[in-house]
This record gives sequence, C-alpha cells and structure tokens, in this order.
Amino acid sequence: MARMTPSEAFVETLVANGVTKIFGIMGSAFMDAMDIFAPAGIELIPVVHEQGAAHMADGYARASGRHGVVIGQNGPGISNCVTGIAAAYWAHSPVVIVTPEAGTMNMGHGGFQECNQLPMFQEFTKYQGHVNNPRRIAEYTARCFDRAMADIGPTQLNIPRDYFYGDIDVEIPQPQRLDRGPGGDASLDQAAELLAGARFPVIVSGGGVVMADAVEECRAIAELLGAPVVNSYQHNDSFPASHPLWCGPLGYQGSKAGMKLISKADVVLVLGSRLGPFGTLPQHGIDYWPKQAKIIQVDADHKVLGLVKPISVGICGDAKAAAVALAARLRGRELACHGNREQRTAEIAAEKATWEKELDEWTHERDPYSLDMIAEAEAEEGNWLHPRQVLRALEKALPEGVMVSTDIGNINSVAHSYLRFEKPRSFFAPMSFGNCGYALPTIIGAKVARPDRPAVAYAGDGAWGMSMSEILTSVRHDIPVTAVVFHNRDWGAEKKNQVEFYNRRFVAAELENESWAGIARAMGAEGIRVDQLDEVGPALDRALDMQMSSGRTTVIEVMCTRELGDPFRRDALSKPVRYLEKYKDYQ
Ligand SMILES: Cc1ncc(C[n+]2csc(CCOP(=O)(O)OP(=O)(O)O)c2C)c(N)n1
Ligand SMILES: [Mg+2]
Repeated sequence: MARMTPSEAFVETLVANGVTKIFGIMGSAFMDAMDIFAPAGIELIPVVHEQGAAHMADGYARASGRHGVVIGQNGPGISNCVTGIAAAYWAHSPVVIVTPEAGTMNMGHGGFQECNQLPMFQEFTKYQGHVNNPRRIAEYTARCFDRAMADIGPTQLNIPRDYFYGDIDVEIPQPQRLDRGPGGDASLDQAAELLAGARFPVIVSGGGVVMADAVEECRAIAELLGAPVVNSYQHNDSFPASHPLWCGPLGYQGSKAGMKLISKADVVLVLGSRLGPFGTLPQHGIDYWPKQAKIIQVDADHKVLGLVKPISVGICGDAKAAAVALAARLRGRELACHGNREQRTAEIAAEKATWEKELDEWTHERDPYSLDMIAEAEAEEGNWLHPRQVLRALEKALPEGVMVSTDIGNINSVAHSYLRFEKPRSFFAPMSFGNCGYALPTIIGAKVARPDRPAVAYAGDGAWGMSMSEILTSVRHDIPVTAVVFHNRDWGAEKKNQVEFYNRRFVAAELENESWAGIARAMGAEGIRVDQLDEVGPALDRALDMQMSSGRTTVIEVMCTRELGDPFRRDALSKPVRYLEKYKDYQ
C-alpha cells in the first residue's frame, strides 16, 4: 500500500497497463490526472472531434493488439464518442473509454455538462466500471483494462470528477490476462472427426485469426487439408493473399472464387468468426452459403456459436490454440480429402484465375444507370475515371506491409475485391456498425501504433466530409498518413438504392464539392488531384514516399464517374407501395 491521490492511482494503473498514448480533448473534469500524464510517460494526443479520438483508439488497438484509450470532457466530450465506441464494439477492439463525470455533490441538479454517462454506452461496451468511491479508482481502472482484453471489446471507466482528489492508500493492481485455451476435448474430437471425413473442406478465416495471431496455424491446417481459405467479411488480412489456397473474402463485393468454392463444401471450418448476418448474404447473384454442409465454428465468445448460422459443432476457444489442437488430431490420420487433393487444387486455381480475369475485364459498371452516368461524364467537361480501374491501379501500387482503412460507401465496398494483404493487422474496415467517417481517424490511430508501416485511408467524398477535419490532427501532431478520396459527387451507396428501388428518384443524393486537394493544402497537408488513370499509381507512390521519408500527410483526390456498383442493402429494401392519391406517382 502506498499513499497517493486518486489521480496518481489512476495514472499509475494506466502505466501498469502499458499505456503511452491517449486520444481525446482536454477538459477540466480530468485536469488533475492529465497534469501528470507526461511524467508518467503518457502522451495525450488532442484531436479535432472526440468521435475521431474514439476511432483513433480503435485503429491503435486494431493495429497493435494493445488497448486503445480515449478520454474527453464530461457531457458533450463524452457523448461525441458514442459512434466511435459503437464502431470499436463491432470491430472487437479492446478500447477503454475514460469518461470523467459531473461531480457527486452536483449530480442530479442539472448542472453544467451533467448527464448520466453510463446508459449511452451500455449497448456498446463489454463492461462499465463506475468508480463509486475514490479509494476504488485503481481497482476499477484495472478491471476496465482487464475486461477489454478478456471480453475483446470496449469498456468504460466512469469517474465522477471530484473523485480524482483526496488521499488514499492503495496498491496498484497488476494486469490480469487470460490464458486462452483451444476449447473442450469433446468438441475438438467431434470437429476432427468431421474434418477427417470431409471430401471438400473449406476454411473461413475470421477476425479471431487476426486477433489471436493465428495466421500460421490457420495456414498449417489449410495445407494439411489442401482446403481453400476464404476471409470472413472485411477481414481480408486474415490469410496471406499470395498463398495458393487463399480465395478471397466472402460477403458484399467479395470474391466470386471464394463464394463458388465454399458453396461446394461438405464441411466448413470457421476459425474465429461470429458469421455476422451481413457478411454471408448472397452476392453477385450467388447464394453461396452451403446449407447442407456441416459447420464447425470456433470462437472465443461462446455466445456467438450457432447464433446466426446453424452449426454442427461449436468450439469455444482461441483460434490459434484451436487450430493447433485440430491439426494435432488430424496429423498422421487418413483423411478423406487426401483422395481428391489434386482435383481440388486444380479447381481452386481455376476458380481464382477465372475471378482474376473477370476483375481485369470488369473495367466499369455495366448496369443501365451506370452506363448512363458514363455517357454523361463523357459529355461533361473534365476527365472522370472508372472506380474499378482506379481500385485496380491502387491495389498494384500498395506497398508491402501497408495498412489500409476503408470507409462506408459504394466505391469503398467495391474496393473489397481489390484489397489483398500478406500480414494480419493490415486492414481496418468499419465492420458492422457501418458508419461513414471511419477511415481517416482509424488509420491515424493505426499509424500512431505502427509509425514504421505505410498507412492509407480510402474514403468516398461524402464520408470524407464527415471526417476530414482530422487531417488537422495528423498535421499538427506529425502523424503522417495518406488518404485517397473518391470524388464522385454523390452519396453514391445510398443513391444506388434509389436507382434500384425508387426509380431514380433522388433525394439529397448529390454532392457538389470544392477541391478536396485544395482543402487539404489549406489544412497544411499535401493535396494531389488525379484525373488520369496512369497517374493513380504514381500519385500513391509519391504520397507514400512523402509519408515515410518526410513525414507528410497527403490527400489524393481521384475524380470518378458517377457509375455505381451493386447496392448494399438488396436484402433490406423493397419496391415502394403507395395508397394515397397524392403519392401515387411515387412507386
Ligand atoms: C454516419 C453515417 N451516416 C449515413 C450513413 C448512410 N450511408 C451509407 S453509405 C452512404 C453514402 C456514402 O457516400 P460517399 O462517402 O461519397 O461514398 P460513395 O458511396 O459515393 O462511394 C451513406 C450516406 C452511414 N452509413 N453512416
Ligand atoms: Mg461519393
């Protein structure tokens, strides 16, 4: 036990958990603790808007595997974080949000910046620690850090602002980290039995493989079975793209090769995925999920086993440990799939080649609306590029070891087909919360965690407007990143729904923008405008060179036609029905 103030106990517990960076905006509510951040070795990185801080903490956590930490002023500083924490929740990021609260002597009186801060995060946190007595501040702080790791998601530490003051006797708790195992023997035995009898096994490599650092173990079992490996939705970095067994991502704008192959599976091994509903929807007109197949699902969270898709075996275990345990059970055994290995290898190679060829030839969208938009662009002043060609050119120019974040939007979703990675912790998409404005702040957080890696954000012009002010953060605090903005003058993703379901009746779908490159320059970054296809790769090369060698942030604005890929809510929209006379033309 040592005598200290609660501020000191709080900061010392952060130190015990290895915290060196916190994202947020300063405020009086936690000024007493903030005052000793620097001598504790902690840097508070000030952002433009607290939503950005929460996304940065998420990006930091996703890139490093460590906690991301965010803090803000009680009331509005904290409510600004809700969207960012919701996104981190669905990205399964161990983010700790520290929420200093109104003082206990005023709470309930309707004071300045007073609000009840627990309910607004209830839905998006794995645990909420409320410091109910200043003497317990270290205990609650430590628990929030432990639970964020154990439950793989955000936790909230709520501290009444007067509880930073006083004298307490306290021992700083040491971090408690779970030693995760492979799951129960019975379920592992059952799974091994199914895999041994499988003639066409397929592996789904999910986010759990990235988080458990299990790519090598996943690869070992894939090679043992000769099984194609597909990435779960938005986890394109969960298996090396250069590997012959890699078949690309499932889900919206995913790989046809992967979809066709999994549709033939008799046994699917799902490693580290909750099989989220959006991620397994039919795509490209292919209803690929193999309903007759036996499904083995491995996840660290038992609550997601069998939740969305019926399964034959659920294994509550760590993806890495479970892959090792399954491989050990299969090695040296006679496996049914060894009988047709060559045939399957050939089939995998053929499907992949067909899909690559299709992507190469798919230079622009061909639906009637997109063809109209392409014709319109040709008649217009200026040169407008086909998004798919831009995405292919970017793909070719992305360097080894790159980290890429994407946003929510039509072009960003089409990008899923063109984003391939060799290493885990490389791809940061907005996952199931699906908020526009995710990509830039998230890549800034990732860059703070990994300054040695090139960092690139993709965003549509709509989403960019929501988030671009964080360019100021990157410039002010020397966190160089490269952003690619697809300037198509539309809230395209939603507009495509109006094309498909609302007879091209556009409501609030169009955006007339100023020059994004010019705005970037005004914020102190470099700005490059690209309207020739052969300039796309060189622009990215130049921006990355400036990022890595002179610490410069660059915004590359790519002028794109208004053509749009397949809409993303086919599953949830239907043609309008109108009964009232005044709306009869609206169907
Ligand atoms: C915060 C938030 N607001 C609204 C939406 C609904 N929404 C989804 S995609 C989209 C359009 C995105 O437009 P843009 O960023 O320009 O990309 P594009 O689709 O044109 O490629 C909108 C408004 C959302 N996902 N998130
Ligand atoms: Mg747009």
